[in-house]
This record gives sequence, structure tokens and C-alpha cells, in this order.
Amino acid sequence: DTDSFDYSNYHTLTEIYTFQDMLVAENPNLVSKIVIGQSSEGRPLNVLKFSTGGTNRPAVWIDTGIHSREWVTQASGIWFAKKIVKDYRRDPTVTAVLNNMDIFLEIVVNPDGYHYTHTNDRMWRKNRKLLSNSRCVGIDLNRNWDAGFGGPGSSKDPCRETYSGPSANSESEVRSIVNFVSTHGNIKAFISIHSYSQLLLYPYGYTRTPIRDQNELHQLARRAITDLASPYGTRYRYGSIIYQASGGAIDWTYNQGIKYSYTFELRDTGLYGFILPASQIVPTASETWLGLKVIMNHALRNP
Ligand code: 0X9
Ligand code: ZN
Repeated sequence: DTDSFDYSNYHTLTEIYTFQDMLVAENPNLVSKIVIGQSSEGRPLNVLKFSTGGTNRPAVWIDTGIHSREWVTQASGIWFAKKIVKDYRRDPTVTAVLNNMDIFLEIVVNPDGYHYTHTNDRMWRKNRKLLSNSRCVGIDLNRNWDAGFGGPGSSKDPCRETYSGPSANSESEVRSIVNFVSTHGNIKAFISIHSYSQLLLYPYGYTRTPIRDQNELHQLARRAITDLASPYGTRYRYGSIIYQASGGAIDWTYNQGIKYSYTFELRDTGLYGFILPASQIVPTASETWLGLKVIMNHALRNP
């Protein structure tokens, strides 16, 4: 069961799929699983829905693992899922959020890449789409969104780590989220979680033009990283352009009208980088959760 699940270690894709099904089976009144699509290699794209009722309630979206090698993010996603279930009716913020909003959590946005990091190449970042025009494999799923697609900080070369793909939304893993978000129509916050660098970013990444809500998102980011730092003193930087990247998820969601669009870059700042020791999973997830709660609580109380 999910009480004896080992949250302090990394897990294979199969183990994560089993975890998701166990959590649903144990909490049928709170958690359900939605399959929003299939990866290019045919794996299910699972989203956990945490809901206490209502129809099409305003919602928070959280995703982890769009880049497969960022293992602390999928591990944190697992921890968040369990934390939500444990804290509903115990923690006042989680309870208030879930009494009024739904939470959608996609723990493994890039299952093919994640599987590949276990079997072949721990440092794989992109998906595993085969290309007709190149021997190189995969598209960067955080360059494939329809926001400044193909611009600075992305590459047209399939052999590069930041290859944008042939066209915006060409990738099923992206298109499935785009369809889900568009059809839902009532997402208030969209938080996409990466590692590493200890950053909290808001739009835009594709242009230096400031967003209309720059001031509000900046202040909210400051409050989020302040709470995040409280248990262990982990220091984050925050802002919009810390480095330029085009075709990213949160720029698209922001342009869709989802004001509270953020990207976290979790621990560390480079000592271990993507290969963060498993002993840091629970500390990383738990401090990040404090930052997430600040954003969710703000989204609950503000238009
Ligand atoms: O480059 C990315 O896609 C993200 N960094 S990562 O090292 N995890 O690959 C960050 C994208 C955030 N967008 C902005 N630069 N604003
Ligand atoms: Zn990333």
C-alpha cells in the first residue's frame, strides 16, 4: 500500500504506475486517474485528479518529469500525491484548496524518456520520438509549446538537447496537456516542475517583454520561496527571464489566461545536479510543497 511505499528512493516507471493505482484504490472518494493520452511509444499519460466534488471546479495543475533525467521531480510528485491525501481535513490550506478547487497532478509527463533513463542513459532529457529526417532521437517537450515556438533558446537541430520538434504541439505528450487544459477551461494555476538550479520562474521565457501581471507574480514568488526556505534554508532565486527559452509550457498557459503560471527548478545548484542523492528527495519535496501551498492558496483567494 502507499503507507509502506518508499518515498525516500527513486522508482521505476512501473513502480510509479502501480503507486498511482494504489493511491486511487485506497482513496476512491478523493483521487481518480485520468488517462489524457499516450506517449509516442504508446505508454499511458496518467493524471491524478484530487477532488472533493463539484463539477468543473477551478483547478490547480502540477506536472513533474517533463524532462526525464530530472528524477527528483517525479519523486517529489509522488510525495505530493501522498501528502495531499494525508493532509486533506488536517492541514487548513490543503483543506480549503480542496473544498473549493481540484488538483490535477501529472507525475510522469515524459514516460518514454523516464523509462530510457533507467534502461539506457540516465542523462536523457527529451522524449523518444523517432524522426524521419534524422538519426537523432527525441524532442524537448519544454520547447514544443505554441508560445514563441522555435525562437531563442530552442534549436531546430534534432541532435540538440533543446530540439523544438517540427511544429508546435507536434508531440503527443504536449498535445495531450494542451487538449486537457483547453477542454477543462477553468485552470487557475499551472505549475511545471523541473530541476535543477533552485529557481522559481514566471513568464515569459521567449521574450523580454514583461507580462501584465509581473508585479503580482513577482511578489507571490517571493512569498513562495520564503516559505520554501523555512525548513532547511534552501535559497531560491526568482524572476522571469533568468535565461531565455522559447516554446515552454508556462508561457503557453499564461497566454491562455492562466495567470498563476510558474516553473520551479528544484535542488540543487550543481553539486549533484540531476543526480541528486535519494536522501534529498523528501527534504526537497517537503520544502517545495510549502512553496506550492503559497501559490495554491493565493490562486484560491484571488481572481
Ligand atoms: O530549459 C528548460 O526547459 C527549463 N530548465 S531545465 O534545466 N530543467 O531544462 C527551464 C525553462 C524555464 N523557462 C524560462 N527560462 N523562463
Ligand atoms: Zn527541465
